[in-house]
Parts: sequence; C-alpha cells; structure tokens
Amino acid sequence: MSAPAAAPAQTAHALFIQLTGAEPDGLWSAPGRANLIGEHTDYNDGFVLPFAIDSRTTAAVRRRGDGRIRVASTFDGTVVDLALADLDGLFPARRDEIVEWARYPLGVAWALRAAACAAGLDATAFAGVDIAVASDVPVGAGLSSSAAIEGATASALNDVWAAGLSPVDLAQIGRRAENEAVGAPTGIMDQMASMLGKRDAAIFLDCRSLETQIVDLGFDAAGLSLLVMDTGVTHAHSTGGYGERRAACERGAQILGVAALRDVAVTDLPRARELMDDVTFRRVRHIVTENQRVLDTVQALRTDGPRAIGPLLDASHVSMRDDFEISVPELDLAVETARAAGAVGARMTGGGFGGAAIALIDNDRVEATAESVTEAFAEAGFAEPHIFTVRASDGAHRDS
Ligand code: GAF
Repeated sequence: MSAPAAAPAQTAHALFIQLTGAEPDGLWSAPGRANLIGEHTDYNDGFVLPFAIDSRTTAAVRRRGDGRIRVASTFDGTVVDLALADLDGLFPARRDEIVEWARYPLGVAWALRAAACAAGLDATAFAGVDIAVASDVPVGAGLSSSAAIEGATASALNDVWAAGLSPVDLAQIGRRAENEAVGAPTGIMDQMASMLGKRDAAIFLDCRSLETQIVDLGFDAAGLSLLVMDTGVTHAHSTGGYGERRAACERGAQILGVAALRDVAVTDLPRARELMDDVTFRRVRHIVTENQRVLDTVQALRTDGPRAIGPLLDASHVSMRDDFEISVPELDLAVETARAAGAVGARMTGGGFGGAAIALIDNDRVEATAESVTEAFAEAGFAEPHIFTVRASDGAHRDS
C-alpha cells in the first residue's frame, strides 16, 4: 500500500504563482473514476455504473487582460502559450503541434468556446486565461486521469467565462476534447462520472438518454473496501485496441440491423451467432451480457446490498478476458489472486489492455490481499503493482 500523494490543490496553486506571479481567481477540481461495472457499453448506447474516486485534478485559473491562453502542469515543465483565436482550426488537424498533456485542457477550451458560442454567448466574452494543473489521479491506471483534467478545466472555464453550461454539457465538452483534440474514440462514461459523482454512491448512467440515477454503494455499512490494483501496464485509448473493439461493435450492430448494441437483448444472441463471424459475435456477446450485468448490479445493490454483486463482477471480468479480449496477464493475475484471498468479487476496470483491476473486499482483508497480489506478481516476474483503496467521492466543483 502506498502513501498518499501531495494534495493537488496546493501543488496547482504553487505552480500557478510560479507561472504568473499572481494569485489565481479560483481553484476548481474534478476526480478520476473507477467503473464498478459496465465496460465498453458506453459507446454502444448502453448502461454503466461508475463512481468518482477520491483522487482529483485541480486547475488554478485566472482571467488575463488579453486574448492569450497559457497552460502549465506538473506533468512536465512545458508551458503552452497561444492566442485564443488560434484554438480554431487547431483540433483535430494540427493536434500534433501541441504537447500531449496540453491537448486535454486546450481541447476543453476549444470545445467549450464552440459550445458556448452555439448557445449564444458573444465571442467577446472569452478573456484570455492562465491555467495551472496538478493531479494525484494515477496516469495510465484506467482511473481516467483524462476525465479529471477535462472536468477541472471545463468547470473552471465555465465559471471564468460565465458560459452557464450544465454539468452534462461540460461532460459532453470533455468527451469532445478527448475524441477530437486527443484523438481517443471514447464514450461519455468517464466525463459523466467525473462531473456528477456523489460521495459513497455510484452513477447509474443510460448512455443513450444521458439520464442518471444515484445508487448507494453501501460499502461502509457492509464493512467493505474497494481495492485498486494498478498493474503498471500502460495503455492509450488513442491507439490500437480500443478503436478496433469499437469498430467490431459497430459491425455487429450493422449486421443485426440495430442503431447500437444497446438494442440487442440476451435472448437475441443465438440469432446473432448465426449471422456473424466468431470474433464479432464474441464482441457483441460481451456488450449485450455486460449491459444486463449493469442492470442486475443496480438491482442487487438496491435490494440485497454490495455483497450480492460479487458474481456479477467476476462474470464481467471473464467476459472481458474471453469475449472482448481486452485483459492482460497482469490483470488476470490480480483478479484471480484477489478472489483467492477472499474478495467478494473482482474485475479489471476501464478500457483495458493494461491499467487497473478492482476488488471488493472485507476491510480486515485489505492488507493481506494487497500482500498476496504483490507476492503473486513477484513470483510471475511482473513489475510491482501499485495497490490502494478508493472511496466514492463527489464530482467536479469549485474549491475556492
Ligand atoms: C475508457 C473510455 F474512455 C470510456 O469511454 C469507456 O469506453 C471505457 O474505456 C470502457 O468502459 O475509459
């Protein structure tokens, strides 16, 4: 188990003063997320059940007297400085000119300006801004450090520019930044969780209507903790596997003649098997059964409490390992070891191809489970995992 990282609010504040020599107008923060269940269902118009975690990204922001936008972060020492007007036409065509981390805040600024103008805001409303960003959300761990930086920046600019956009609007702006400025063809889950998270609860999101319901997790009352086992295997959703999985889902929906795999029921699967090749069928089967597992998990949490969801978490992992094929040996070992150590349930979380697994575990078994997983990794010759607990926390807000 690792020590807590330095608080991002203090770090962002100090970085801002270093950048500008002045106090920021305010600090805004947004959390990363863990997904309890519902993986790759978001871009299939389906259901997800994520929660915001207690690691956050903070943006310290101040209006400038001119039309420039400057961003600095603790990710590296670079400061990106450009005219606000230069954002137009920058994304997606010229994204390579921008250092990778800065595509997130600048992509948000670009998408938010476009959305605010479309909503009738006068172009002169956009003063220049200085932005300093710091985060304690682990990068590449499948905990959506990207949604955290998008949510913090979007919340800040919405206030500083008095754009009056809603949290759901800001989530959509974050997603647009991710898709077009960063180039990752992701769904809306992470941004919605980061914007709308609630303490000790998950967000049950219908990714078609964007309607949400708060679902109490009840982990504390049940004496349970949520363990994150970050394998250290890094992944990027702007390359390779994620886009291929998405394309397979679209192919499956097209063969079945539906708008999205959300429209396919578990009872339709025998017919689907006859219509498509084995790989496409298994991709489809993961999405269709995963949607049902989300619905079943919400029901189980509401009627029987968190101890009842273990088999659903386990089945979700098997489906991602065997049908969607987005797990890696490190994730499988973390899940198997946690289960053998007594976890109620365990699964990989996030987009896959690396990142983290989660395990729902009795409070008094947290340390022993972490030790077992660390030992199993050493025996397998894998790099030491980063293991810690997370709590469901509030979404994006202004801190000061
Ligand atoms: C990543 C994406 F950003 C999400 O939109 C979602 O598809 C997830 O992978 C898989 O469930 O986090």
